[in-house]
Amino acid sequence: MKVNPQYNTNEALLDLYNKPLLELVFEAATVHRQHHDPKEVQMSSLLSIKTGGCPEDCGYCPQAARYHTDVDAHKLMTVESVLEQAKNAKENGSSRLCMGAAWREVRDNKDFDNVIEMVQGVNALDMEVCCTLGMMSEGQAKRLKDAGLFAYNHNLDTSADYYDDVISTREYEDRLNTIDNARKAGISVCSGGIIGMGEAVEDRIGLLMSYMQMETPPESIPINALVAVEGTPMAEQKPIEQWEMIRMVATTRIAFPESVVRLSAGRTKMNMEGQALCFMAGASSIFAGDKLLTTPNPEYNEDMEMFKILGLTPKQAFADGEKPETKEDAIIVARKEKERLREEELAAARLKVKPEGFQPRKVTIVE
Ligand code: SAM
Ligand code: DTB
Ligand code: SF4
Repeated sequence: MKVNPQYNTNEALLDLYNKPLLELVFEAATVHRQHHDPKEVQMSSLLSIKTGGCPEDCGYCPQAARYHTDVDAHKLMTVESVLEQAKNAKENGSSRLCMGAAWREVRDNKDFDNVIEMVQGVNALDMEVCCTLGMMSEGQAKRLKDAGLFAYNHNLDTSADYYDDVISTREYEDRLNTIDNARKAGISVCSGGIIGMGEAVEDRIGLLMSYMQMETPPESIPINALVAVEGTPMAEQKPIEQWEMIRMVATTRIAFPESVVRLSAGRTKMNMEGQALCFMAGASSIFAGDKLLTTPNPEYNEDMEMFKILGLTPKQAFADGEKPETKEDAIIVARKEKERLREEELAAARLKVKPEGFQPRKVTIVE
């Protein structure tokens, strides 16, 4: 049961969200136990492989070039440094690496070729590889899949109705198309939203209804609380109550019994008790490590202490799906072959410039 048909209308979902809190958590915990091991929580590390300078105007985002935030723009990280970070994350218990780029969309260029090599490299480390690179075509999704991508993160963020209040540089439909492209390429879909952006409760329900209406809902649904960053239009938003996070997690868990609900951004503003109720209500994944993409996240040791107290264990990689096979990437093979031929040509040219008839100097050895 991928979606719970009992809650496939706005009214039913809203009633569920507004249930007495402990009733809601109890129902969510019951559903969670029917479909998941309640002791296991996935630890996923985020890595911003290309930071800042984004042309989009997402009102919540510190990486949009047009807002004056403390985030400096950086070009794409090298494949080597990404693999080094991936190894660190794995040593610290993360079974998934999510690589984020502050791009509006994927372009077919050298940067994308490098991302393909990053995906190949991280998959070879036996970690689940996730990317969030903005909009992408079906062909680009296929290349990522063949490189060994496990999941693609592309959030709808909020309801279709509230979307225009948050972002004007793209349409809700664009987001849906990219999700569809990931799906068609056989990639696991990670898509969720942000609460605390000034939206009404109905918009939170509207977001979940968008997933209800999909032929296949996302395998993973991240629930983020807005991280209000100075310089963004949402800097002054009032922080949400922890209860709201618990309600949203619980409602998502009940509506999508088989999906992984991810307790995502906003944990630095929650105490351990609040997070414990989220785990009770069916959250089974967190972002681990002291940084999300650009903003702080709880320290690794703090999370390990929390896991110990709550009796949680990190989930192994590929517990929810087979490890994707990495296939050769024709574009990269062709590029490398071209580079090799060019190198050969240059080497030959270097030999040619040596003066013809060159004779080594005669040396007479005097005994
Ligand atoms: N540029 C790509 C895109 O927008 O799809 C990928 C990176 S973008 C930073 C990934 C997601 O991070 C966004 O869709 C949004 O849901 C989340 N996000 C960004 N800034 C946030 C903030 N301040 N608080 C909470 N979530 C945030
Ligand atoms: C998701 O839903 N949340 C993550 C991940 N997917 C890419 C991103 C949170 C970003 C928070 C703001 C920042 O650190 O820049
Ligand atoms: Fe750019 Fe993504 Fe941030 Fe929007 S959320 S401004 S697309 S990096």
